[in-house]
Amino acid sequence: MTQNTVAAPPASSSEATAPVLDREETISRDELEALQLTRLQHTVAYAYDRVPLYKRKFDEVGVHPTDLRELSDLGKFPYTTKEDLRLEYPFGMFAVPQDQVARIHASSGTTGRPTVVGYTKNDLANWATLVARSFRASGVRPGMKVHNAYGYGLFTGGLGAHAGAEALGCTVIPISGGQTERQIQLIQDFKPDAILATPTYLLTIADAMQHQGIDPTSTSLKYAVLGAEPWTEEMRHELETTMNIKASDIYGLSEVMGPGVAGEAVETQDGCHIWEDHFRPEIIDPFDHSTVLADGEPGELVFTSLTKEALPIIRYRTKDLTRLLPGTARPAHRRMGRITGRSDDMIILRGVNLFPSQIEEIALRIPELSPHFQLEITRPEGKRMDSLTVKIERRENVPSEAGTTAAHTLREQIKIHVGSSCVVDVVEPGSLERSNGKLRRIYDMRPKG
Ligand code: DLL
Repeated sequence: MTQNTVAAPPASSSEATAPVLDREETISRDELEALQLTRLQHTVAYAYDRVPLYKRKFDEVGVHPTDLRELSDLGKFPYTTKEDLRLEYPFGMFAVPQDQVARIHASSGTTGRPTVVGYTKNDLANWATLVARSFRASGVRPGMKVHNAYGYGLFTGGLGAHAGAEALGCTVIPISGGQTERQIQLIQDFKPDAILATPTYLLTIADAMQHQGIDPTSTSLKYAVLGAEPWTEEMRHELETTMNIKASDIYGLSEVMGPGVAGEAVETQDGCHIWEDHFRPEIIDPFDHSTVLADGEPGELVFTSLTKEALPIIRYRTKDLTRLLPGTARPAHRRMGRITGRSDDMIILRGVNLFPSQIEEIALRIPELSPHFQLEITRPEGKRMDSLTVKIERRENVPSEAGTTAAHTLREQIKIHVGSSCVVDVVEPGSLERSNGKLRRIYDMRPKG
């Protein structure tokens, strides 16, 4: 746990007092890398000694913890995948006896067994510190009221965000996800300063407010810390203007910790800083599986934990596609670019790769179209080619003829920017399913098998 703190410059000129930062947020890159090496050497040896899977995998490729002499030696060690965690279900990855596991979380997963993760008391304390650090970077301050609309339960979002907000010294309103009417009532009655939610769920809340005749710009909310699913700059603009808030990104995944692996600074809004005193990131080529790419190059994000006790994780392949960028608001900690998508969420349409976030980006530049859309992939009878239909709602008060013109524009823009032909179906406002948390964008209707 971080004890030493240091004052940082104010996030904006209107701010009276500078927030107090963790010492690790302000150290130099050299100091940070020295810390990483010590922690990495410890973690690799600890995982090898305590988790049979790591011993087996290291032995198979003939690598030993003592081979890790400098940070770049990490590349000699084997990757860990979600499949490894599934095979070790439920507790095979734990490095401590069960009576030292203070909490268990699990990710639902669309198929098969869930992935189970565990935390010691120290892990929970570190997690809370990092979530608090992320929230503070995003503008949240001690004493603020925070409306937490991430789902509570086995999902790491609710309880992870809750503990972080408490650690920062906020008043937490633990509403969880869903029951949108009630959320709106409590936002009006409790007057929170900040909201924590997935971007699409915040959109659901804003939309429902408008339907109730409540002006979403009139609430007490000033900050939103949004994550758990991909979102674009266009979506940020949409949410910031619709709700009159500052919206920042927060990233994380259960296998590595949960929310707060990386967080975005509100004053720069230029991507999440990865908290590198606790996680060592790498970018690899997602297809050849072995090449570690240079900073700035796009690829798959891989993480190694540096302090975790219950579930040390070595070179975990996230499947998230992004790139590493130099630190800005926290200079020693590298940033990650926005996640363009997950390698397993990529639609391959007649040889062209496509992600839902590309459609979001293009559609939100067309004024008649709303951010509510879904993608349907079909294989029409008798055809050998797949077909993509973009179903998207036109905005309220846009007549259906204008919607037809917008459909034409969207189809053209997708052809130009993505290189793929598709069908665009502009539908009635309010007709598509709304998000309650992580929104499903892709509906694969192709015949199975
Ligand atoms: O979604 C943890 C979380 C909760 C993060 C609340 C932020 C806020 P999982 O359920 O394990 O954990 O899902 C992790 O969600 O690998 C990404 O694909 C995606 N994801 C998470 N944050 C972002 C983000 C939580 N800011 C998976 N941008 C990750 C894009 C994100 N994708």
